[in-house]
Amino acid sequence: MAQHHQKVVLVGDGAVGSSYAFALAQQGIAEELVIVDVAKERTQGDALDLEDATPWTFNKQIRSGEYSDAADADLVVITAGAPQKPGETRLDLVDKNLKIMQSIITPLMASGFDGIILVAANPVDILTMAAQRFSGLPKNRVFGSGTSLDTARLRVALGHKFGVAPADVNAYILGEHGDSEFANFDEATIGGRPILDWAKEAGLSEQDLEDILYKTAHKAYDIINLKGATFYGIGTALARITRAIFRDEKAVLPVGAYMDGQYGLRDVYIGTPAVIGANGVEMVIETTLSAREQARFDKSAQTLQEVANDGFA
Ligand code: 6V0
Repeated sequence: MAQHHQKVVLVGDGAVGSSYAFALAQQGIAEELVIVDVAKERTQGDALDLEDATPWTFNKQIRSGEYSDAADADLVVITAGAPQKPGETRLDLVDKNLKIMQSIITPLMASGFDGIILVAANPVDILTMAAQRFSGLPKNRVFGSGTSLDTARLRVALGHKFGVAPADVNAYILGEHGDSEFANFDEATIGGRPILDWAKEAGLSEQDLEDILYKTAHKAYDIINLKGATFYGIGTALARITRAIFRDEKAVLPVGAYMDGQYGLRDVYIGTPAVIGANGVEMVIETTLSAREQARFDKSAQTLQEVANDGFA
């Protein structure tokens, strides 16, 4: 991908999409942002509102548009879809959001689009697989936000617990972006020191760490109950991934990547650390896992494969 050509088409201008657009504008990441949604007036209003941020940032252009605008786009970010309602799991959204995904990918590919697709709509791992299958684009150029938000939540929780900056917590949530996810506590570190040592010193038991994981995995439900939706965290994670692509950073980020034998997993998109650069997912990092963590990974992948098999059957 040429470095000078940095155009994003955002599909889905709801809470998540508009937060992502705002993060892009704030950070001056893209040169051009085109917003597409069935709610056309909303995209027009958002584009007009967001362009008023550009005098203070570096964005060249923000506008409302159509799928045909994707013909020369480098990146399409998909946040369109029904969000979870209180009491719904992410997997409850499969049927409606698969239909929406199909209705997006067909005109997108008809435009001649040949860039990278980044999916955030839920259930993200299933919809990422759908986006890849429907588009036929290479698997490294279609990936999902996966466990990026969950990893951020874990880092916030551990950072607060141990009195260190969340950005310096080297821990990951892996697996499904959803109820079967897990943390790599057995290998995680802060400043090169094992998290398990930090936990011991702070008087935390194994169960306390499991409680932190549980709260991390359920934080979305807490936020949804309090304010109806979650969007700033994921919007910022999507902007971070976009920056890694456009600056060809080779940044190690948690995403939903295609597994082709890594961790013994095949034919599934799932949360893992990966190297992100101009070619999308340039390497899946196969972090060493303890036996109990590998068992959780296998189970999480199996959950997704069962849903995918039902959804695509
Ligand atoms: P929202 O605020 O209802 O926005 C959804 C948008 O999608 C609306 O503007 C709709 O008009 C638009 N839309 C619906 N159908 C289509 C279509 N066929 N074509 C184009 N646009 C369409 O939802 P919100 O922004 O809160 O959530 C969007 C998706 O992101 C949901 O699936 C959430 O579950 C998911 N999230 C994913 C997260 C992650 O970590 N990956 C985190 C939070 C939410």
